[in-house]
Amino acid sequence: MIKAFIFDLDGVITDTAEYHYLAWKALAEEIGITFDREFNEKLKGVGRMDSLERILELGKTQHDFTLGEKEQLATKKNDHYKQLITNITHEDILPGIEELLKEIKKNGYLLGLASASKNAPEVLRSLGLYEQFDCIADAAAVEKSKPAPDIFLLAASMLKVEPSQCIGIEDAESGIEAIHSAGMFAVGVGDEESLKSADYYVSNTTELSLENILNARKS
Ligand code: B16
Ligand code: MG
Repeated sequence: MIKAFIFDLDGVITDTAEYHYLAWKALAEEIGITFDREFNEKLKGVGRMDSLERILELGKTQHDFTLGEKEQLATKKNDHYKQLITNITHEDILPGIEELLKEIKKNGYLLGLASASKNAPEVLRSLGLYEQFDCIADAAAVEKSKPAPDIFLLAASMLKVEPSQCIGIEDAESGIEAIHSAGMFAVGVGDEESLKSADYYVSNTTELSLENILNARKS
């Protein structure tokens, strides 16, 4: 029996995925690396330092920086990202999501957040959604970031439910892999090519409804 829904944040609840893209792209260009939206798909859901490693590998420069320099680069990206998200409001919730969250709560399911972002609580507060969540798994508290299952497992244990009683919702390939490794049913929303392995797929957040998700889980 399903007891909880565990949501990703960036790209599912709000489009901060776009701000991550802009901030990484600007940083990469500063160090002579260019990348496009197709490569950016590989960064979605991946933690800050792992994302930086992937970008440096793309530019074949992963051995050119010390750990301290890499940390400085990641901090620079994060400062830029934080600047970009300062104006986030309730208006930035992706279409259909607020209604879906309300439907979930109204029907007695628990609601968890499993974002790789250390900025997640701040973003949820700016969106006015912080209070709706029964748990927010702390990205800093898990050892391995997505595609490892850790953040989804942490959310399930905070909600005191079994992973098999949870449905995870993600916009990234690494996130779907994390949900599956955690032993949960995976809903993918967004880029079809990246979300081929989802158990249930929709292209847009407006297509997500509690009824459709639960029906897909049963079939
Ligand atoms: P931060 P999600 C992820 O959030 C983003 O998709 C990813 O692009 C970002 O690098 C990661 O959070 C870490 O974010 O630098 O803010 O800690 O999709 O798991 O909600
Ligand atoms: Mg995401």
